[in-house]
Amino acid sequence: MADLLAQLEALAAAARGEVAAAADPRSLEDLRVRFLGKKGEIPAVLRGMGALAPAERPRVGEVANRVRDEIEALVDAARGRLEAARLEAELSGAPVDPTLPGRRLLPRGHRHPITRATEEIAAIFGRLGYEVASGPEVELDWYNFEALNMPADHPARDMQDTFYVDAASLQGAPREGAVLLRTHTSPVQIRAMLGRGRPPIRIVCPGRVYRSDYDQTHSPMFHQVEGLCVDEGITFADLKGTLAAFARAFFGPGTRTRFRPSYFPFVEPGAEVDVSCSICGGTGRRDGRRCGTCKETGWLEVLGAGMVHPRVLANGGLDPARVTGFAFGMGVERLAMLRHGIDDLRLYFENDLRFLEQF
Ligand code: 2U9
Repeated sequence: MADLLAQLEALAAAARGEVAAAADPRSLEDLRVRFLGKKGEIPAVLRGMGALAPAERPRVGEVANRVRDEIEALVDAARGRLEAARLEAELSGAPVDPTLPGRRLLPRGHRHPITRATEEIAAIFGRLGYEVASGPEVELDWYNFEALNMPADHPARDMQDTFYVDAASLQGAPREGAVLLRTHTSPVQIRAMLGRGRPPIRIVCPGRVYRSDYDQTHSPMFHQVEGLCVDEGITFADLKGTLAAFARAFFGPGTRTRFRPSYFPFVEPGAEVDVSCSICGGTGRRDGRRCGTCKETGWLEVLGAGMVHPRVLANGGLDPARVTGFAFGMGVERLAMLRHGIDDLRLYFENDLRFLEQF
């Protein structure tokens, strides 16, 4: 018994010295585990009690409890001391300056330049009173071609230009004809006229379109924004004013527009719309050299437009004797390329950060 009591007193003495010397909470916790933990030194002494005579056990138990309580109290007191010292050091150290600039965040990324241009175009027309409308990218022949005054023998329907969903669907069942990837967003306007019925209709239709084409200025998938305005008394003057306002908002306030007669089956009359070159300001020359973006002409072709063909209004369920309308279409990649002076459309789809981070 005397042996066990001596061991306990020795442990108490060791703990007093070591706890007093502990310099941080981590070494304090190590000490607590070493003396008091399940596999610690005090429980090891207590396990030795089994060999004692039953009469001797209470005395050893009493001393063991006292030593354990003392060590626990020493560790708690030391922990309080260390925490107070840490706080004191923090308060008396260099003061915190909340006016210092923050740490730089990692680069945050941004939407793709085509998404940004699309949203910007939609926002400009939003301020002119247009709503955004959307529709399926997988379309039926009737909505994509037939309703837009492009009969079966029209060259735009050539298999070369159009992705059909499968050959079987060419002979297949739908009354509206073959299933295909839309080649423009115009079917959305047809669906909108049929769905909304009563004019005024003022919508812009942004979205992906598909054509079997691939080179520096053509991609099998690209983005369009088309627009449609139908009401009683809409004229070509409304078309000109609207697109001139759009051109100034998108390319800058000094931008001029010109309309050249052109042909699209779904409009009559039709026009191609040029804007003064946003890179050289319409002079054709830049830094004493030829402007490559407008090829020295001072003009960029950016839009197609026209008065909606009466047959197309009728296909949309409207009465061409009562209402008229104008429509326009633009390729978003082309617009963004011209605004930034980019010469290869494929850059938009390669996702090279050295390109994307410049926007
Ligand atoms: C309906 C009626 C008329 C939309 C129009 C154009 C002219 C046009 C091209 C611009 C560049 C396509 O992306 S592009 O290759 N578009 O030139 N689009 S008029 O006319 C419509 C559309 C829908 C119901």
